[in-house]
Amino acid sequence: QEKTVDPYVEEEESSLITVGFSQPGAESAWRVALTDSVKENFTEERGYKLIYKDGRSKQDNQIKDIRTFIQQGVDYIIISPIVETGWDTVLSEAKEAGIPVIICDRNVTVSNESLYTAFVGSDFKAEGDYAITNLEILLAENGKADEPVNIVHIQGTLGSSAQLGRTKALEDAIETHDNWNIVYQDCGEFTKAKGREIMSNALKEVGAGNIDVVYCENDEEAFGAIAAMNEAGVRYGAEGGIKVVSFDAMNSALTMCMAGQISIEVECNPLQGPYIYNLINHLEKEKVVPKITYIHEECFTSDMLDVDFIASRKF
Ligand code: GYE
Repeated sequence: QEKTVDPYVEEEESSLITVGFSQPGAESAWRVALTDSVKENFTEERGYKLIYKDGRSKQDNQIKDIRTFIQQGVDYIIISPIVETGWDTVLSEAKEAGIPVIICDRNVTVSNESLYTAFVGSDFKAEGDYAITNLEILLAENGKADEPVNIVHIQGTLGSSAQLGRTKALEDAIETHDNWNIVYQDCGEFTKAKGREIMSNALKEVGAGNIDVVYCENDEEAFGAIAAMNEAGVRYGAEGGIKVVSFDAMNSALTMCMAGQISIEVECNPLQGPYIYNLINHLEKEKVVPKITYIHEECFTSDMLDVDFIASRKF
């Protein structure tokens, strides 16, 4: 039987801590894994109410979403920023409202570091450097250390930290390797459809025989590039074909790496929810938290992988 409310007694306020989470979109399986990781950690059982918003691949939408969080008076805001720049105004608004902001996954470039409380995510330049080191080894093993190496470069969303770091590593390597050339470059927006279209155009314009490597800035793009090579009947992978380099190392991609279809897989860990959860918990207890937390990540080649290992991974 329901209790009749007593109009003289003030209704007890919900004691849940509210957290607004702004994602740029749902362009990849990686991002869905990040969303799930955050949702799993900020549950009502643990005392949190999470409000999730998807910016549908537009920075303007993300900014609107963050403003909505500010109006709602949330306790914390988590942002995975689509690109690095253009956040100063909205972050100032959050700061004025006294709402701590955690940046996750990709980073921001702001005029004043005090505009956000902490960053949790990947070191994308380090990821790119991992790929390059492994590519050097692979090319040497294939007797191509001093031969011309022609590279198709499929970039991620331009201006995103993930694109900037991974591209920088490749561009630095082009500077230091006289025999490496980028023969085709386009932005694949981190999607399979775009990756496929770009690789298909590269095959038509450059010709498969003039391509040694396709450097894809995430797994979706690699899946697209592989689809285009399958369609065109082009050889890729271990057996003397075009070498595929990719980032994320989602389970489906690791399976293809184990089979030799993808030669190098740099891990990008989307399981960031627990780290963000710990940070916010510490902030709740008024502890000082580190400004930057980089997630531990590895690089895989086919000889390092087996079925059990892949099955044991959560993404
Ligand atoms: O590599 C890609 C996603 O920002 C690290 O974004 C992330 C990247 C990831 O769409 O798959």
